[in-house]
Amino acid sequence: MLILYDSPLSLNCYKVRLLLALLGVAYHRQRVDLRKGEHRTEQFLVVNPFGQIPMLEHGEFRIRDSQTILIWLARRFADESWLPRDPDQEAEVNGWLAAAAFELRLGPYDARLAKHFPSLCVNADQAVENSHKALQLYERRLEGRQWLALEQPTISDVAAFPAIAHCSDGGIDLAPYPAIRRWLDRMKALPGFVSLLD
Ligand SMILES: N[C@@H](CCC(=O)N[C@@H](CS)C(=O)NCC(=O)O)C(=O)O
Repeated sequence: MLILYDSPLSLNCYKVRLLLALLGVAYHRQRVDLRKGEHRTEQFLVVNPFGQIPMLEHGEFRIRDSQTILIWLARRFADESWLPRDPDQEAEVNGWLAAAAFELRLGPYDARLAKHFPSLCVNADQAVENSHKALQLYERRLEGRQWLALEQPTISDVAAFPAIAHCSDGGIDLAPYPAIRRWLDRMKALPGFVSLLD
């Protein structure tokens, strides 16, 4: 049985829960309370020395970092459509995975942190500016196409969904981004889709 070290409000954990649900893979959720500092305990640092969630355990094998977990899950449990082996297609997917880890992290993800966890001292104005830069990139990419990387949903769509779907948590309005809003609706219509609080 897979064990996901998880927090219900973490968008990085939600990426993993979303792919697990879309693939119909069973797993156990092991809650880590970030507010209580459970990710900094000696016990958890043995599991992940980086002191972060999500973290996935498969027997003795442990995988950290949400993008890496998505890749591992796709290779292990999905058909090739979610992460093709063709090098050109794989590069398209990886490029958008990287954007989820960098542009979306510095944008909507940080904007949400700034609003809900002010003690983390994230620069809110910078995060809002970064968010619009990132969203313009995603909007241009999605104009006239259905999915981010390829002609079908891939793990790069899953990686991008949580931060973009929760832009409003950081005070970012998606009204100027119609192609993104249509893509969000397509994501929500995928069989097995779950929301952040499911
Ligand atoms: N690159 C990592 C980042 C993970 C991350 O920042 N996790 C947050 C929760 S969303 C965390 O554990 N924060 C606690 C800390 O860094 O002290 C990933 O994509 O999984």
